[in-house]
Amino acid sequence: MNSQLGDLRDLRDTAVLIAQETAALIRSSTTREVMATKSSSVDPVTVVDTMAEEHIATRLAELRPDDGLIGEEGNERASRSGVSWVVDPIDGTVNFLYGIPEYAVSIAAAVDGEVVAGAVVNAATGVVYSAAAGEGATRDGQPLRCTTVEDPSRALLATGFSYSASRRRAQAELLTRILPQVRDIRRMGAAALDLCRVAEGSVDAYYEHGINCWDYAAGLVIARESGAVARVPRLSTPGSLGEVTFVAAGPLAPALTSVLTEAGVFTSLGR
Ligand code: LIP
Repeated sequence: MNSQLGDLRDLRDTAVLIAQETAALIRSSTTREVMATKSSSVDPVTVVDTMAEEHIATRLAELRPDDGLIGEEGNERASRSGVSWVVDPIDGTVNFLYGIPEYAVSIAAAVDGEVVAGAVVNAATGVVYSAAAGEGATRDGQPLRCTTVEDPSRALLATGFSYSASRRRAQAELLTRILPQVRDIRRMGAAALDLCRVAEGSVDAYYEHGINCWDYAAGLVIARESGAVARVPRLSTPGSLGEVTFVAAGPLAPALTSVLTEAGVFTSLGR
C-alpha cells in the first residue's frame, strides 16, 4: 500500500487501540438507558452507543485526520486520504441491554470500497480480534484459522434475524429449509463476533440478511485472513435491501454454497 495511505498494519493497530479504549469505556458505563429506536421499536440506541461512537470519531480525528468515517450512529466524514473507517460502536446492542456478554466494538478501515484492516473487541470480555489484508488474523495476538469441515451436514452455522417482523418471518421460513441439512445453528446476536467465530473455528459459517456495512466490515477481513471465503454486499449497499452476508470456512464453502443456493439464501429478503 502506498505511503499516502500508510501501512495496513498501522491501520489495524489504530483500530485495535481505539476499539480497546472504547470497550473499556463501555465496560465502565453504569447506564443502559435507551435514548431512541431506529428501524423498528425493537432496534434500540442507548446512551452508551452514542457516547462510544463519539469517542471513536474524536480519536480517529486526532490520529487519522484526513480519513473518512461511516458510523452506525450517524458520525460521517468524507475521506481526503483514500481511507474510510467503518464503525459500529456496540454491535449486539440488544445483548448489551440484557447483559448478555456477546457485544463488540467493531472498527474497520476501507480503501476504494474494500476492507483492508480491522479490529473487533468483545466489550464484555475484552477479547481482541484483528487483521490486516495479507497479514493474517489473530485473537489476543494468537493466529486464527477457520475449521477444515467440508460436509454441510457436519457444519455449525451462525445466523441472525432482523429488527423487522416481516423479514424475521421470511428468515424463519428460510431456516426451515436449511436446518435439516446442517449440524445445527447458533444465534448469538452480534454479527461482528459471529464473523470472528468463523475465523477462530467456534462456528463453521455465518449468514444473515439485511445487516449493514458497520456490522460486518471488521469481521470480514478477520474471517478472510483466517482462510474463510466470503460473499458479501458492497459496503455502500444499505441493509434495508436485505442482501445476504455469507462467510464460510474455506473447505466448506463450495458444498455449503450449493445447499444455501437451493434453499434460496442468495436471494435478497425485502423488509
Ligand atoms: C445486530 C447484528 C446482528 C443482528 C441484529 C442486529 P446491532 O447489530 O450484529 O447480527 O442479528 O439484528 O442487527 O443493531 O446490535 O448493531
